[in-house]
This record gives sequence, structure tokens and C-alpha cells, in this order.
Amino acid sequence: MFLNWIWDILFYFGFYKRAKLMIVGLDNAGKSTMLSLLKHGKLVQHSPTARPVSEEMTLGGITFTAYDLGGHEMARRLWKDYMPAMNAVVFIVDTSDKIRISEAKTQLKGILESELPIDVPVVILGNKTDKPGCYGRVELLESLEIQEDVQKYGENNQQGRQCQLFMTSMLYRQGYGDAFRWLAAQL
Ligand SMILES: Nc1nc2c(ncn2[C@@H]2O[C@H](COP(=O)(O)OP(=O)(O)O)[C@@H](O)[C@H]2O)c(=O)[nH]1
Ligand SMILES: [Mg+2]
Repeated sequence: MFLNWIWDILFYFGFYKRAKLMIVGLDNAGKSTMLSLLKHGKLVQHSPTARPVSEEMTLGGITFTAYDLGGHEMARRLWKDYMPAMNAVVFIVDTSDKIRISEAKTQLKGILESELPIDVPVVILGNKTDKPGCYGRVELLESLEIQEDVQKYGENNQQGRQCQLFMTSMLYRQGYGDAFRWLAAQL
């Protein structure tokens, strides 16, 4: 149930420590949708004209800041400035958009190999798994070229950056609860 896990996580993040989470991904990946799910527990459709490049919200002690990557140099410069202050990064990718997957890969590599401190965990959400013909987990690991990052820095390895991939559907409210639980456990 939505409320169970969200309060678990808010409790963990918010009462024991205050946390800053950065939510990034190409535009159209599902970031705003996820924020509205977290905030209202339901999907809110944004009109194309009312789609901000960056958004911020606070729940409990957690600040969620979402940035669109790719095509927006301003946003990119903005989140780079914020990066050193982040406690965790959530990277969302649209698994049904095979045309832009290499663009997403470039952005993700930029984060994993960037000035983001090595102790900041990165969780990757392969979103829109409900769409026909989308990439599955194995295909996504391959096309994003993150097999190594996810294995090498998997849960049992304390060296390097903690990095994990979860498959999600915001439409069906699937997968992101597990992802946030994993993230909370890394902090
Ligand atoms: N089918 C499907 N559509 C989704 C899912 N998540 C988001 N969307 C849709 O994808 C579009 C872009 O989502 P949005 O949250 O605005 O992306 P953002 O640019 O990353 O903030 C919207 O029309 C959403 O309704 C999902 O899991 N499945
Ligand atoms: Mg958005």
C-alpha cells in the first residue's frame, strides 16, 4: 500500500536525518508524475505548456528536487551546482523511448562518473514498463551500459558508489516503493 511504504521512508529519512534527493532524467521520463504520486498519491496530468524544467517539493524532512536533463543547458548547469549537496540521486528513464535511450545513457554516465560524491547512492528507475515493446531489465542494463555499475556496486559491495536498477510503472504505481526502500537503506 502506498501509505505504508511512504511513511516508512519518510520516517526513516525525515526523522533520523534530513535528506536532499535529486530526481533527474530526460524530459518526459516521468519525474513530475512521480513527484505528484509521492505528494498526492495520485497521477496528475500536466499540460505541455505547464511543464517546468525543475521542480521542488518537501515531504517530511526530505527535499525532492527534479531536473530535466538533455536539451536544457540551463537546467544542467543548475543541477551540477546542486550535486555536491545531494544525499541521493534518482535517475528516471523511459524504457519505451528507444530513440532517446542513448541520450539517457550519456546523461546517466555523466552523473555516475561526475563530481557527485562517491558515497551518494544512485537509483535508476526504468519507467513505463506498462508500455508495449519497452525494454526489459536485461535490455535496459545493456543499452544504458550499467551492468558493471549495478554489479560492482551492488548491495554486498561496500566499495564504490551504491547503484541499483528498479523497473517501475508510475501509471500502475509499481516498483518505486522498492526503489525508495533500497535508497533509504543506503543512507
Ligand atoms: N504509460 C505510462 N506513462 C507514464 C508513466 N510515467 C509517466 N508517464 C507519462 O509520461 C509523460 C511524461 O511524464 P512527466 O512526469 O511529465 O515527465 P517529466 O518530463 O520527466 O517530468 C506524461 O504524459 C505521463 O503521464 C508510466 O509509468 N507509464
Ligand atoms: Mg516534469
